[in-house]
Amino acid sequence: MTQKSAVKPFLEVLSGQRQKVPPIWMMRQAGRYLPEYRKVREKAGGFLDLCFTPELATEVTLQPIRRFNFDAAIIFSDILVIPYALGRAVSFEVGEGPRLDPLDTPEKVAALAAKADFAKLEPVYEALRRVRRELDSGIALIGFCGAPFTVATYMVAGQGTPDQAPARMMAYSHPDAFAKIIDALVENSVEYLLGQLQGGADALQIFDTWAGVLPPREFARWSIEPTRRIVEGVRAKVPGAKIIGFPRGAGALLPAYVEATGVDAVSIDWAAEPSLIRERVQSKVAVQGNLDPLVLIAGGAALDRAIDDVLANFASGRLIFNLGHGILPETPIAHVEQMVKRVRNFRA
Ligand code: 1CP
Repeated sequence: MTQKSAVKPFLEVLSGQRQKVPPIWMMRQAGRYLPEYRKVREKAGGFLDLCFTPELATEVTLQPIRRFNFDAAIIFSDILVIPYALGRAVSFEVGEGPRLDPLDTPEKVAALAAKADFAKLEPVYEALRRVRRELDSGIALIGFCGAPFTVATYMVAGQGTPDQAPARMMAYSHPDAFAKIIDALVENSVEYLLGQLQGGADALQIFDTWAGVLPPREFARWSIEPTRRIVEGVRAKVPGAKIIGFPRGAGALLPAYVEATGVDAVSIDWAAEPSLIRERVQSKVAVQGNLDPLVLIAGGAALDRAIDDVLANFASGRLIFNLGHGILPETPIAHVEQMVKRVRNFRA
C-alpha cells in the first residue's frame, strides 16, 4: 500500500472539513463480489467462524483496501453478532441469509438475557487491533453495529423479511415486550461500540437498514430514540466519538433524525431528494452516499453520469462518497475501479 500522511480525509469530513476530493469507501466493500473474499470464505467454514477468526477477518477487511485504496476500511463482522452474544441461536445459510431462533412472543422476550457475553465478541476487537496495525495512517477504520430496530427485525422474525411485518406487529401489539428487546440492544450496542473504539476504530456507523418501513411516530420511537441513546451512551465515555447514522429510506424524516440523534454524518440512500438533503441535512452534518448499487453493475456511460450526479448534488459540501446501500455480489470489479478513478479525478 502507498504511504499516506497521518491526515485521514474521511475523519476530516466527519470533523466538519469538506475535502476537495471527497473520501470514498463502499458499504459491504468486503464480500462476495471479490474472488479473494470467496476463497477465504470457503476455507473459513461458517460465516460466524469468518467473523470470529481474527486472522481471517483482518484479511478480508484489508482486501478491498489493497485493491482500491479506499479512504476507510470497515471491520468485517455482522450486525447479528449482538443477538448471538445475547445467547440467541444465529446461523447463516449459504444463499439464504441469516436464520435466528424467533423471539416472537412476550413470554420468550421475558427470558431474553439483559447482558451480552462480551467474551464472544473479543475476536472482533482483536481483528480491529490487527487491522489498525496494518492499515496506512491516512486510512480510517470504521467499527459498526446494527441499530436496535433493524437488529430486532431479524430477532423477532428469525430471518430477513420483505417488510419487517413481524417486528412492526410486535411493536403495535406488545410495545412493552418490543421495548425490552430495544433496550437490551441499546445497552449492549453502547458497550460493543466502546469496545470497538478501544480496539482501534476511528469512527462508528449505526446501520438502520429497515428504518424506512416505519410510519413517522414509530420511526421517532424505534429508530431515532434508540439511536440517540446509543450516541449519548458512547459519547458519555468517549466525548467527541465520530458516529455515522444510516436510517435507510428515512426520506423527509432525515432532518429530524439528524437533529435528535446528534450523529456527525448520515449515510443516504439513492432516492434521497438532493435539495432537501443539502438544505436541511448537509447544512448541519456530513453526508455519505449515495450511488445506486445497480448502476455500479450497469457500468459504462450510465455509471459515469450517476457518479457525476452525486458529485454535482453534494460535493460542494461535506461529502463522503459511497453507495446508497451495500455493493451487490454480481458487481464487476472493473466498474468499482472506474468509480474510484472518476471520484478521485474530481476537483470541486
Ligand atoms: O456468506 C457470506 O459471505 C454472507 C454475506 C454477508 C456478509 C459479507 C453477511 C450475511 N454479512 C456480511 C458482512 C457484513 N454485514 C458487513 C461487513 C462487510 C463490509 O461492509 O465490508 C456489514 C457492515 C454488515 C451489516 C449488515 N448485516 C446489515 C446492515 C447493512 C446492510 O447492508 O443493510 C444487515 C441488514 C445485515 C444482515 C445480514 N447479514 C448477512 C446478510 C446476507 C444480511 C442481510 C439479510 C437480508 O437481506 O435481510
